[in-house]
Amino acid sequence: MEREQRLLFYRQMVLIRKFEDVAGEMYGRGHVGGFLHLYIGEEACAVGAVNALRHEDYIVTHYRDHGHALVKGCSPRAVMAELFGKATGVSSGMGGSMHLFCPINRMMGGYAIVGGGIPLGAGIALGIQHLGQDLVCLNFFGDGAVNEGTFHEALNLASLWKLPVVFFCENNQYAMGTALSRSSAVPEIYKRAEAYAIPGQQVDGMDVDAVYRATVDAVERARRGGGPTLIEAITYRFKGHSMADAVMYRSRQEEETWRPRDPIALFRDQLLLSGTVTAAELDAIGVEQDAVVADAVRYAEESPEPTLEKMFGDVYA
Ligand SMILES: Cc1ncc(C[n+]2csc(CCOP(=O)(O)OP(=O)(O)O)c2C)c(N)n1
Ligand SMILES: [Mg+2]
Repeated sequence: MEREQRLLFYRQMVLIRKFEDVAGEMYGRGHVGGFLHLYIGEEACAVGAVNALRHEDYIVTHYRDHGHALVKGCSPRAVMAELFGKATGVSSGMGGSMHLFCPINRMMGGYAIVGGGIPLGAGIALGIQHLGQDLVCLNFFGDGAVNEGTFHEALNLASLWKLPVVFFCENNQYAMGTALSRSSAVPEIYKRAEAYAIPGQQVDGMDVDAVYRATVDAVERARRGGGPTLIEAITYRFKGHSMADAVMYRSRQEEETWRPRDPIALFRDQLLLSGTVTAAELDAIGVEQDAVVADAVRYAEESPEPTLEKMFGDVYA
C-alpha cells in the first residue's frame, strides 16, 4: 500500500471511531431517537472493504451502517443530521440511524430486517448484469443473517447466474445476545460458500490491510464475470448490540482479550513500524477528525426538522 492510501485508511477508521463515540453521547443526551447500533471495534471491515470499490460501485448494508456510509462518501454532516432526524440528513430525517440511504454515493441502505439486504444486493447485481455495466455490488451483513433463508436463496442464484456481487459477512460473533456457536451448526461461515460453488474466504476483520486485499480480489473476480465470493471477516463489537444493551451474555474477561486487537491501534502500530509515518502526523489526524465530528454535530443541531408535509407525504396508506 502507498503511504497516501495508508493515511486515508487511518483517517477513515479514526473518523468512524470518533463519529460513533459522539453519536453515543448524543443519544445519551436525547438528541438521537429510536435505535442506535455502534460499530466501534469493526472499523477495519468497512474501511478495508469499501476502499476496494470504485465510487460508482454499490453497497448494501445492515442497520449498523454509519461506518459503511461514511467510507462510501456520505458526509459526516448528513449522516449525523440523519441520526438527529433532521431534514438535512441523508434520508431527509425519515430513516434514522438504521436506514441511511444515499444513491448519489451508491449507498443503497441501511436495512433493519436481519438478512433483508442480502437479496437486495443480489438484485442490484442482477440489474448491473442486465444493463451490461462494469460495476459491482458489495453486500454487508452480520453473522446473525446467515441462517436466514434470504442468505441461501441469494447465494444460490448469485452463483448460478454469476452475479457481480461480493457477500461480506461481518462476523462479530454475536447476534444481539446470542453467540454464533449457540445458533449455528457450522460456525465457520466462509465454509458455506462451498455449498454454492463459490470461493469462500475467512479474513482477520481487525486487520484493515488483510480485509482490503481479500476484498480487492473478490471485487476483481466479480467485475470480470467470475461471479460472487463469500468473505467472512472475524471481528468484535466493543460496545453492546445497541445503546439499550447491558451486555450480560459475555464475560468482561472475553472483552479484555479483544482489546489488544483494536483495529485502529493495530494499524497505528503497523504504520509507525513501517517508518513512513510519524506519531505526530497520526495525532494530527485525530485532532482533525475531532473537528470534523464537532462540525457535524453543530450542523445537525442547527438543521431544521422535516416539515409535517414531508413526513405525511412519505406515508403509504
Ligand atoms: C428478520 C429479523 N429477525 C430478528 C430481528 C431482531 N434483530 C435485530 S438485530 C439482530 C441481531 C443480528 O445480528 P448480526 O446479524 O450478527 O448483526 P450485528 O448486530 O452483530 O452487527 C436481531 C436478531 C430483526 N431485526 N430481523
Ligand atoms: Mg453479529
